Amino acid sequence: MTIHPKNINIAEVVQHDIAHHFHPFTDHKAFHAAGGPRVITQADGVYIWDGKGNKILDAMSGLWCVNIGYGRKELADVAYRQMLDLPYYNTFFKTTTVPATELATKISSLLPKRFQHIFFTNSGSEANDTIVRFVRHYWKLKGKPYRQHFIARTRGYHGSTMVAVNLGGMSGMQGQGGTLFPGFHHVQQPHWFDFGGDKTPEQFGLDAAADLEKKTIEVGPDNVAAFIGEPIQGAGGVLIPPSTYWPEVQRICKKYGILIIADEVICGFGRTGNWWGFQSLGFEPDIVAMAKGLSSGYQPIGAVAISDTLTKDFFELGGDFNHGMTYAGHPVAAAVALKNIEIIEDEKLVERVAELAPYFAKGLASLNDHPIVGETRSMGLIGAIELSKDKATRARFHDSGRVGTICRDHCFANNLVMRACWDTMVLAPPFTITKKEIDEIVRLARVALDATYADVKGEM
Ligand code: PXG
Repeated sequence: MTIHPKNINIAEVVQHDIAHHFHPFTDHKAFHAAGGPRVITQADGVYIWDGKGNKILDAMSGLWCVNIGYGRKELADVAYRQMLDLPYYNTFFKTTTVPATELATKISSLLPKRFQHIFFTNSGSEANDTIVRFVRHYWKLKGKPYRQHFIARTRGYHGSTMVAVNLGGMSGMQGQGGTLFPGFHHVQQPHWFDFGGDKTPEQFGLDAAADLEKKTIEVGPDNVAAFIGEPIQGAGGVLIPPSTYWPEVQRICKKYGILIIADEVICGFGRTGNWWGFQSLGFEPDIVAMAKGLSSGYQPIGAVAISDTLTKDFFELGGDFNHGMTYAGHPVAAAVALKNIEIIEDEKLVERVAELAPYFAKGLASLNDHPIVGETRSMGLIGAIELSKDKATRARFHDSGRVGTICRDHCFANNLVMRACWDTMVLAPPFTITKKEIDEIVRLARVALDATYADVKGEM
């Protein structure tokens, strides 16, 4: 692609940003001290460009979302046309728009048959908030008002609204803003690298699932409304559970009548090599949350799919569901999401992820010989590199997250976007990535790992 000089005064943007922009997930004191933001101005394929003209390989698809890659003119055209036809109308009070209805129909067709109804939101956080309101009300309608408790995992990420933070298991988020509500519980995340000890991954998977049963008994089995989990925990550090984990979770939930919510915000729409993460990990949810890959990030949109057993009762007994957002099913976002799904289907991108998976895994595994790499793992096109000071014992560096941040900064300096979740480096490149570009990720990752090693080898 040709980069079009746009006469942007980058220094002025930086100055305005420091003066006026309050950023999410940012330590502003450190951010200002570092000279403000890197301004991203353009993007194409798997690359983004910053205001200084640096071409950067985005191995994170933005924030795990630009799955079909950047620069898709078809999506811009669809948005433009939809804005001219009908830029907005709501989906409340017995009205709809064509794109909202068509998108609900399309999503339903991609899911197992039991998911016939889709509720729209503007984000993954709102999808999970919606689920909590729906599930709590559902159990009341079913004459079991005591089933109000949710069980989730430590280091799960379900969003940043008040309820989503409660579902999530991020202590740093829960510590702010009076967000700790009653009725939300957390159990062991299935992360063998940190917690597996001498157990085989399979045994550890069963033990991590057993923690759910323990918590269920502690809370009182009849009080538990639902268990929520990402098939693979993304922001928690791409925690791919052992194969034994999800089937055992399913067995426990079934035993106690607990609903299963799959948070597919990252895994959904092909990331793991199947349309849904639950297909790759082997379980059958009752409710599915989605966002990100639904529009490949080209428009903000989220959704909730609810299985027929639940909607049937809810529709019959529920009356008004007093819940909804102004922009739910926004026609422009829905039209863009429809086109995004059409592209995924036409270009067979889910199949492409499955085909590229072994190549991606092999590329990451080639880093295993590096002195600070403790493990690499991946499924489809989502992967992780564990930083460790001792391969044999899987020991971490002191001060969790410090070395990950060092490595992330070296990635940035070498024009690679790779995120650090504490001391786990994570990757989720666009599905359109080529083998050559995967090679480039691996090459740049090694450069960053070498630079990190040079900084920390005195600690080893
Ligand atoms: N569920 C999952 C599994 C997510 O990853 C959300 C829900 C919330 O979606 P919204 O659209 O409300 O952001 C997410 C979002 C990170 C990072 O640092 C990850 C997310 C969001 C922001 C930062 O990895 N995931």
